[in-house]
Amino acid sequence: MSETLVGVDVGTTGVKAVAIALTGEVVASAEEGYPLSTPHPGWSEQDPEDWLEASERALSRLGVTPRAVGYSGQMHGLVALDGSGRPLRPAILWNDQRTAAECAEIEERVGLERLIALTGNRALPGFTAPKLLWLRRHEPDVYERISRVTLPKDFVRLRLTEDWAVDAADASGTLLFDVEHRRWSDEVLAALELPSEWLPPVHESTEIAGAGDQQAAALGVGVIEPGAVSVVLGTSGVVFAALPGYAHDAEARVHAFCHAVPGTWEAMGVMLNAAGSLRWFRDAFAPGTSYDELTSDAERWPPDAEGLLFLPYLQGERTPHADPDARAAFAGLTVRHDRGALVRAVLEGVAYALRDSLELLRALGVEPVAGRVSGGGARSRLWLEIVATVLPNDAWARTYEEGYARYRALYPALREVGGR
Ligand code: XUL
Repeated sequence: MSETLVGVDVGTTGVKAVAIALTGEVVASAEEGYPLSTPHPGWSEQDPEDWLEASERALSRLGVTPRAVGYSGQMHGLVALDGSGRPLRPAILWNDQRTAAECAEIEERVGLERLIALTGNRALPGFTAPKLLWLRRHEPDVYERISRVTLPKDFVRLRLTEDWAVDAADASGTLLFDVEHRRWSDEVLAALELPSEWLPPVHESTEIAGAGDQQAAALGVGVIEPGAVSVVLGTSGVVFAALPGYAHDAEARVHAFCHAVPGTWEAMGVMLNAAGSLRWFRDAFAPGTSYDELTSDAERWPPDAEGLLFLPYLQGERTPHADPDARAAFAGLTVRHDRGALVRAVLEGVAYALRDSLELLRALGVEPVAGRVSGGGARSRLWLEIVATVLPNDAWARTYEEGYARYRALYPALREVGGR
């Protein structure tokens, strides 16, 4: 068989592995799923051993002996390891919302302005650093046994190859990283009293390293320099722009991270449930129904579905509200609405939420010339059409404006009644 390269993505729903020939054709692909547990409201955990076993199964199903393997993975997840490289507890994932108090503590200890100056970002519950502080406060016996800390894909790589490393792109999402200078931030580590020995050596993605899934997805759709933006309809929803140089939003409303292209940066807005919203809807109201069936029901409804709105904050929200207590809602229901209308509202609500990120990127000076969409949701023609309508690249082409304005009004209106 001809020589191959293999890519492994350690995602939230499963591992995806692909083998490509050196000429670029896809030779084989495999996907292996695993569960996600929510032991308390707002918590989101996975067993790192599940990632490892799924990766091994997916790799062996490819049936190739690759020349090299590259890794990408869900970002921000905390994997705390003991002295022999075993996880001390389940990983705390990117969409976990338990750390509001620790985020406040970090912004207090470092100072919000200084934190943004040092890391390009503010403390958000999904990021890695607040999870370490949470462990220190709530599981001190675990915390005391930590010997190393890794991100999800780096755990898999460590166990498969014994190589302990991280790339600047994925490290950016820890809040312990000096994104502008592409190295761990001694000042943040000291302010949080976290030992730097826990953290792996940092490489650029083009060395033997890898990338966070969002930077890898952007590379995959050719977003390596300013121009087109990468739009991801995965479990999370992302609008991602390559930047001409290091820049961050003064209030850190979008994330400023290193890109996987050495010496370049990116800015992105991340919503927690894009395709995740549709999966939730299917599992809750139409178990066993295919996504195709659901989206063809939705096609029978006109844009706006007679005024029905969906707010996709099923697990709180990151961009634009940074609010772990935000809640989801359907608003504007009438007796005429059926399942298809609800699905249409979900697809549109997610597109409006992505539009929020796009507007914040524009405020940072990003001038997108096109959007390139990837992720499971991109399989739906209808969803692509809705996203293309709601995220236009020039002001005069905007339609759906009234729906977006009503969508924007919903979160503040519901905030008072929507909290826990
Ligand atoms: C990015 C983020 C998510 C995960 C999803 O900041 O949190 O997109 O990477 O896997």
